[in-house]
Amino acid sequence: MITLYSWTTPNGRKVSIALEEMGLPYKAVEVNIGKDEQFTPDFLKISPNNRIPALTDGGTALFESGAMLMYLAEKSGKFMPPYGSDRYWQMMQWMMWQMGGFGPMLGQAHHFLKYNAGTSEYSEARFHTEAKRLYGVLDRHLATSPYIIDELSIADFAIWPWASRFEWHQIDMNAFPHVKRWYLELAARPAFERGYKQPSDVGEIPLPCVV
Ligand SMILES: N[C@@H](CCC(=O)N[C@@H](CS)C(=O)NCC(=O)O)C(=O)O
Repeated sequence: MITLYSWTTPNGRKVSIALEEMGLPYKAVEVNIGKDEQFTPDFLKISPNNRIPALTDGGTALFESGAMLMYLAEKSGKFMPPYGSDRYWQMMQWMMWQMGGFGPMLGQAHHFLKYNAGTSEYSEARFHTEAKRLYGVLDRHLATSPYIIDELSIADFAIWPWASRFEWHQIDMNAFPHVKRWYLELAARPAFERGYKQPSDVGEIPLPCVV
């Protein structure tokens, strides 16, 4: 049985959405990062970087959501093209884009725009500008592709949960119509809704206003 250690954040939801879409049985355990539970000695044995998500599966223990998505895709045989194929590398470059850009930069935008508004005008502008740039990159890509690659893959599971925080990074999704089309299509999938509500249900998936 897979155990997912997670909290109600984009990085955690990447993995619960993947588990739901893959149909793999799992148990979700709450690690409340608001109460510093990520620093407990037992959790640090699995996740030495003191961050969620983490998972165990028999004798395997993993931290870093990207590694976990690849592990689960291998295990299920789903949502990842064959290793070494052109489509595999197309998918992987977007996985890396998320891990190195879309996640960390939007996380910084939340830090300055939502949690510390008014403390640094420069930082707010810098990360808001970067958020808009990244949405532009994604929008241009999705203008010619139904998903991150030609079919649903772990790259969608990696990117979508960050887009679900569009309000926090002050993005009007109506300005990015291809992102909006992709976001809404995935939000309507029952497995996305189930995964979004792990490890606990804190409300419905945010939807951009209709114009
Ligand atoms: N690169 C990591 C990032 C994980 C991460 O930043 N997790 C946040 C929640 S979304 C966390 O656990 N923060 C707690 C802390 O910083 O102490 C991944 O993709 O798994």
